[in-house]
Amino acid sequence: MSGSKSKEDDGSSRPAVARITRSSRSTESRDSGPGQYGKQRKKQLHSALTQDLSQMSVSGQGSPTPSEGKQLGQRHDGPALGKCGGGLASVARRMKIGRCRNIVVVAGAGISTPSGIPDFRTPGTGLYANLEAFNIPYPEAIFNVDYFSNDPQPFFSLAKVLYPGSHRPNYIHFFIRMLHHKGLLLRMYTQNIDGLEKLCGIPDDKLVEGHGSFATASCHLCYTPYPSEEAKRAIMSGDIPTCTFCAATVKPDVVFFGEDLPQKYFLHTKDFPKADLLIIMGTSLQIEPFASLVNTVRATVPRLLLNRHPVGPFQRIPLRRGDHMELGDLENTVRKFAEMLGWHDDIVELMKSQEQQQCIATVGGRSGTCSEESDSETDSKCSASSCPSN
Ligand code: CNA
Repeated sequence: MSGSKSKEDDGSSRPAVARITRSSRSTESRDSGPGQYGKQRKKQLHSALTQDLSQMSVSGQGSPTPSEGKQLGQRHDGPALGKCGGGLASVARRMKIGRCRNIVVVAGAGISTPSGIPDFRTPGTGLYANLEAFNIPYPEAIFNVDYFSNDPQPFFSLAKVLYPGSHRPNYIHFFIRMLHHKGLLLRMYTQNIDGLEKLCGIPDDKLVEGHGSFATASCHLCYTPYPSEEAKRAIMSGDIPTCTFCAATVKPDVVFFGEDLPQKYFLHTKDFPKADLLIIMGTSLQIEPFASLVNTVRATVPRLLLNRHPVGPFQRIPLRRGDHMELGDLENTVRKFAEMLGWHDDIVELMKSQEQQQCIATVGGRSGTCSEESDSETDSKCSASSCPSN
């Protein structure tokens, strides 16, 4: 972390890059490793700032330092909670009177825990607390490209759990889709790789999967594309997919530590200055560049944190003017928020119709889902027109 700006440093238009201090044990560095060979490196036509932002790393220690742990430990009794509660209502009011029409959502693994996918850092249930099974020396090794080069098995074991297919989007995902449906979502930036945002019908042009996804696969060394279904089949059956060009191991295009983020991520340079509300949900804000990204909205723009405990700039007391947080179980919080907005019934309806669509698609033997067919502003129309029972 030395030489980099603290992740809690606020109001900057240029997010700092923090490095994986814990994985300094590894050999990875921004200027070495597979990134320099492949397609993503070639695509780096942007400025030094762009390059800085394009690296994923852990902000601070890989796991909280004792002092961070202490800060996180303030979750239920710190003075910061003084801001908790009224904030949700005040943001809802603002939305209702039309002052938030360009909402940016930044999300993390916490939005998918109600779907049954463990996050990283929740004590007890998080993947980091259950890594013995993967036989790795430290948690981040599982997403370390050098480690993967030597031994892909730990990541492939995890991939079996995370591969999209066995989990369903939950109320939180549909709340975000509803933001889009109401014409209020400027963009969703997710760190998740589970594909549930797409599955619930958030269209591609509204979604930035900042840490990549399982939807495509390529060689981890030369980046030659590889059919994703074949990669999945191999991984699920315990085989190792290998590159047809250089014979190195193929991996799904999820972003590992030290790798470049997808080009689409750079939409943030336009989106964040334009945002009139930032909603941060279900993330520990421990990973750069997302951790710093939340500091790049204009200083007057309200930021709402929905999480189990304060994270990032929300650990600072007093909170920045315009910052609000609602702490507790995310699904309950989002439900409360939806009720304040008068959206709850619509969301339930949307969820039901989506389930029905998928049911029909499955029974009819069609591949794909209504959500994959739905598009842009037409998602509700899609539900109505492509579902025979409607
Ligand atoms: P994280 O570091 O595990 O943080 C998750 C945060 O969400 C924590 O602050 C939790 O307290 C909070 N949280 C979890 N469940 C709830 C809940 N039900 N209600 C309220 N708060 C909750 O995960 P981040 O997303 O911050 O870290 C980014 C990593 C995690 C990315 O690289 C992801 O690829 C990676 N990841 C993704 C998935 C997924 O795709 N579903 C799963 C596990 C890890």
